[in-house]
Amino acid sequence: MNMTASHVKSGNADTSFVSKGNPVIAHKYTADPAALVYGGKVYLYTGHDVAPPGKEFYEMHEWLCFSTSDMVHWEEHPVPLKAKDFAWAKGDAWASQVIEKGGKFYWYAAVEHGSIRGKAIGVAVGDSPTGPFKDARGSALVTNDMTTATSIGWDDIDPSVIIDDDGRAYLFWGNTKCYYARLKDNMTELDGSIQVVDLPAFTEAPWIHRKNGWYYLSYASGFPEKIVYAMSKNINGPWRYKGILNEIAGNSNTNHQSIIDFKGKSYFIYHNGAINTNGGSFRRSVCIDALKYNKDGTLQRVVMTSEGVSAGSGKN
Ligand code: FUB
Repeated sequence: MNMTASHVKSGNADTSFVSKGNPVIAHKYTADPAALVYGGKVYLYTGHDVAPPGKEFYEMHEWLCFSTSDMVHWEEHPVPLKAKDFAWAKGDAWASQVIEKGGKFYWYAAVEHGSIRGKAIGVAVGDSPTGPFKDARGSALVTNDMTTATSIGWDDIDPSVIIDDDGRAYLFWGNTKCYYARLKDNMTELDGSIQVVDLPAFTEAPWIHRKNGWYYLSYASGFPEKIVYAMSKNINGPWRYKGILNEIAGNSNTNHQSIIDFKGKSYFIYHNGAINTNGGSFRRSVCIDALKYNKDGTLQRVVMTSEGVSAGSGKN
């Protein structure tokens, strides 16, 4: 797709642009959003759908990084990571998440393993949210042979990571089965065994977040996917299923969400197939709408809008 006239070169960013509502990123196909709030900005990491029109499967080689101070004015940074930056990977830059710890930025990412059957999760590390990033281990953190709750080869995808109040980090991931494990302090090794989280109709895309004493585990359910969620008072569960958070998008089989608070507002970031030109399940686009919490901590169903969020509109 061609860039729109609103794109200009600026600073160390490749381009800057002003969001005109949803989809937020309209000049290329983006998917699997994962947002990081750091230093007064939102860093939005996405996959990059490049399947040509007519190809009905994912083609994704790299991840992208965008940043904003107000959810409206965005900068696009140089491509910070590619699947092939993991030398042991065959390709497929699927879903990912970046988290900061001790001034380092750890990027957990799903790729196709080059020599072990199936998908795997790698971790890259950088000194800034925009990189450069490099493989932190030289090997996968999670491979398909480490998870035996299902025999499929694509259950080790969609990593989501959290650092709890006590400093312990946890990785959640999965397809068909939702897995989680503790991470060691170095963030690049699992600490202990891999557990299965018991969740109804789990498809994929777990996103773990915490707010006001509650843990929230949102995830894609069914197929085509809707986003549902569970809550717990403990990171180790038990998780109580709370129902639908976001309905089926209708123009994309998948909906992959990210949830953040930024400058006092809560945001639900997801993808659908809303770009008119060939958009759909394999040429997706990232959208942002308001997320609202009820007084008891439960979540109101997201209203997907064309208008999206303007600066300061993501009210609780
Ligand atoms: O982008 C490839 C896959 O599609 C992701 O891993 C899933 O979450 C779905 O969005």
